[in-house]
Amino acid sequence: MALNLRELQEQALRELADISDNEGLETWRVRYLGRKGALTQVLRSLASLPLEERKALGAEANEAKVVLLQGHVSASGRLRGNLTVLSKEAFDITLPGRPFPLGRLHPITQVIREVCAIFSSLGFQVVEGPEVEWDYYNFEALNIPPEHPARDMFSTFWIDFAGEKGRRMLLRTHTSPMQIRVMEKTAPPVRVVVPGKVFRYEATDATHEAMFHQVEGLAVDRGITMADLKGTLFEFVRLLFGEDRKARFRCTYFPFVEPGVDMAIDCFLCKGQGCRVCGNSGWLEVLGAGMVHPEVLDRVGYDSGVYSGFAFGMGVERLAMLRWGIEDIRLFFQNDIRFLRQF
Ligand code: 2U9
Repeated sequence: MALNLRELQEQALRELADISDNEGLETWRVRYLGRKGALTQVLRSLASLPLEERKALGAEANEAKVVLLQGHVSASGRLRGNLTVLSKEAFDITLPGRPFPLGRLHPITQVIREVCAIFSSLGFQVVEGPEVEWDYYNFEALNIPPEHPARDMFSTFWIDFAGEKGRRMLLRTHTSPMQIRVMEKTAPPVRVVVPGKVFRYEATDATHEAMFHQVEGLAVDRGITMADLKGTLFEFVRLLFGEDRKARFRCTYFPFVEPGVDMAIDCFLCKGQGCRVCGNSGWLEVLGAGMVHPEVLDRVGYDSGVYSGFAFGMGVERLAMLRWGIEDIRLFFQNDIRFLRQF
């Protein structure tokens, strides 16, 4: 009987392995596990055996029953799997996952963050202001009254709206209006940098865009001198462009500073020898700066006899173009993924 049981179990498992549909599986179940099935018959026949034999064979027969039941469960799972693969909603969990496209920051955002992080480390606060401004904050408070010739340097887009006393709004031409707002609300000392979009009404070419980004900065306190300006900005360019940078200041004019300077660094690509990027001069102009005009301080209520300050401004696109050797500013705003994924 023991031999028969083992044979029965092996035969049943062999048959089970060949079954390929539910109908075949049900026939198999009835044949071996059904009420009149082969294994059920064996179990029934145990009743007529002597006790010892019944115990031994009973245990074996029950084990065989468990094996066949497990076989049935896994075969039915196998058949369900077959059906799923064949069905339209097939979902193959063994397929590799779809790659998740990793985004990155726009190169201009990267440079803005780096510049702001450097000034933060030097004790400046980062603040942002409105892109649509009053004529007063963009021009008048900065020493550029109506009809002043300096307005030609900052031709802008006017908003078709006039407020009280005909004062007009415009798209800001620099982030400087925000420094005025900060000084109006804060007693000195002040140390802020203002990143953001600015607008100029001018034709677009490889080095000009109607919208670009600036980071401007302002420090006002008792006893601030040109030496503070030079030390701060020199440290800034060395942190951004490399430790061994040399710096050059040349006089220039901005209505809101006196004196005003253009700051250049020795070309970090050719080390001052002269190359395509620095136009063979060995120098790269990186920012403008100056001592805040006393009129500007007085207008916000700071006593220019007590307080002095320095201010600076830089075009972020220009910094990015220098850093990566990019020749056309328009590339930054065309949203061409082939360009953007390089940074
Ligand atoms: C206040 C007082 C003074 C900000 C300054 C410059 C010099 C400057 C240019 C750099 C390249 C503009 O983006 S750019 O075209 N800016 O050279 N900006 S001083 O001076 C201020 C600002 C605010 C209250």
